[in-house]
Amino acid sequence: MKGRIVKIISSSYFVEADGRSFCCTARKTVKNELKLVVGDIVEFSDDEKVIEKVCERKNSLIRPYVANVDICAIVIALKPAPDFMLVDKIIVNCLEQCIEPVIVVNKCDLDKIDMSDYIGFKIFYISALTGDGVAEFKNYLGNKTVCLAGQSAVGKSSLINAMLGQSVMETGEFSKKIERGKNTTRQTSLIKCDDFYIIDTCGFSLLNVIDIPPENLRLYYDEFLKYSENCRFTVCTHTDEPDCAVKERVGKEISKKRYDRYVAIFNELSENRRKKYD
Ligand SMILES: Nc1nc2c(ncn2[C@@H]2O[C@H](COP(=O)(O)OP(=O)(O)OP(=O)(O)O)[C@@H](O)[C@H]2O)c(=O)[nH]1
Ligand SMILES: [Mg+2]
Ligand SMILES: [Zn+2]
Repeated sequence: MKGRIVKIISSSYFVEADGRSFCCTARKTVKNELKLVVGDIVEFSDDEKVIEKVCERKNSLIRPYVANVDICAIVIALKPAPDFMLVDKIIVNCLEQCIEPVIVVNKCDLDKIDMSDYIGFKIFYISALTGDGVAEFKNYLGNKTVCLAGQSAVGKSSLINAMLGQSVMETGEFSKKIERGKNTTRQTSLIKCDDFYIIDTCGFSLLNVIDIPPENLRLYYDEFLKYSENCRFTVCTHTDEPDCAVKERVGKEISKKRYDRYVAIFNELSENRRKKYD
């Protein structure tokens, strides 16, 4: 049978196939080949419930650890305070894997967040608590697979509950004492909702950008593309080169904050390369 991994608990793989759920194990040869993740499409033997084959992935992410997703919704909120460096890194990793990143600003019942740095991005302003904006987000998903990503306590699980109209996922408090979430969700799980699939993931606050040549990072910044053809060099990283048309637009059409974080990520990638090849 062919199905999709919806949850993994140690060596048990919960696979949904034909609207039913099967608890499977996996052949050692399969496990040695690659680590199975939620979202993987697998073939398993009907009688023994053993996964024999993993179908080729359309894409995958390491954080959150998922496969075959169409959209990654980066959830942020007023509390915990948004980490925009994290947001930018998730965006790069998504685009590199041909996953559409969208931003979900949750807890809009509290106060608005200034999102003017993210011109050109699809942004949803919602409140999982009051339900505001949830239907609009839901409509956008069509029949796709979406994974929610972001810091702990931004309201990923709450948003899923709001979309399902019932409390299916456990939610937890934001800790005022440590100014962080309590990592309530401990397992990635895929849930079917209307025509789409939604993946709840564990909150995280640290992330590495996927290992790409630093000079390719620029390709994942749509807002640079309009101006980069006027840079003196064809392959301009928009950092130290002279006559850079992108740098000229920083603080104008290009957000200075987004640009500064771009340079920081560029330096991080360069540093990683140096360490690797030295
Ligand atoms: N005011 C307000 N609080 C919200 C909203 N959505 C969620 N919360 C609260 O935020 C806290 C964290 O919500 P969760 O859904 O557990 O957050 P999470 O992103 O799943 O967190 P992890 O599972 O730890 O990654 C809970 O106390 C929720 O009640 C909202 O729209 N408005
Ligand atoms: Mg959660
Ligand atoms: Zn340039």
